[in-house]
Amino acid sequence: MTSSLPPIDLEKHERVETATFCLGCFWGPDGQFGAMDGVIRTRVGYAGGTMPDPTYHNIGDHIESLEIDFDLDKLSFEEIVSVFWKNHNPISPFWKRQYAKAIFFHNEKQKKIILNSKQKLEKELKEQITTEIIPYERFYQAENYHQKYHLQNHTALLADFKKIFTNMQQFVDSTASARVNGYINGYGTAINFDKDIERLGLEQSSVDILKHQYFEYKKKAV
Ligand code: MHO
Repeated sequence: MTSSLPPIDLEKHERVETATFCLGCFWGPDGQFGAMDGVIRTRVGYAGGTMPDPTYHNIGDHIESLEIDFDLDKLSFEEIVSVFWKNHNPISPFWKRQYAKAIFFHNEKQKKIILNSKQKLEKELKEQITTEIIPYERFYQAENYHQKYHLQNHTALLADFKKIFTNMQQFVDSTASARVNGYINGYGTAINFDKDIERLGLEQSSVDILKHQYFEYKKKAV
């Protein structure tokens, strides 16, 4: 590491839980959940299949998945699950297993929360939900170029992170990189954006770029 860690990465988290789910192509959800207050880190990968060691070009029976660690003092699994349901169509068929809609449970408590929310939603929709609910077995982290995809494709902002982190896993595990990856695509609330912007370890020119891009997205969304 050549420069100091972003302040947001120095936050301590006492109670951490993991959630794993699939919402189609994993690039988008990586940014969306990465911009949520309480999410500590994100990683994209493959899960839900039986073939060992899947890769993007040889995914076998796995599904593109997002895995997040979150701070239970800021965010609950119920909230994550509710955002999950709101962000896909749980009754439409998917066109390829790679892009199936699924959520994994890591323990009985998660299973109960998922099943209860599914039941509630089915009553509201008056339709049967086809989203898969699967016991968590194993998550294979995807190739580096898929991690924080939007950010990796933003040369100027990525340059700041290259100065901060010397290895890829540090970049993947960073809260700052997760937030920036979401904010550059307009994800996250303006309140959290304002709270975070000076804690992301970015240089002033990058702060300006990010502010500009974030608010451009927000303007379009209105
Ligand atoms: N090939 C699609 C999806 C990529 S995703 C990681 C695209 O280029 O948008 O499956």
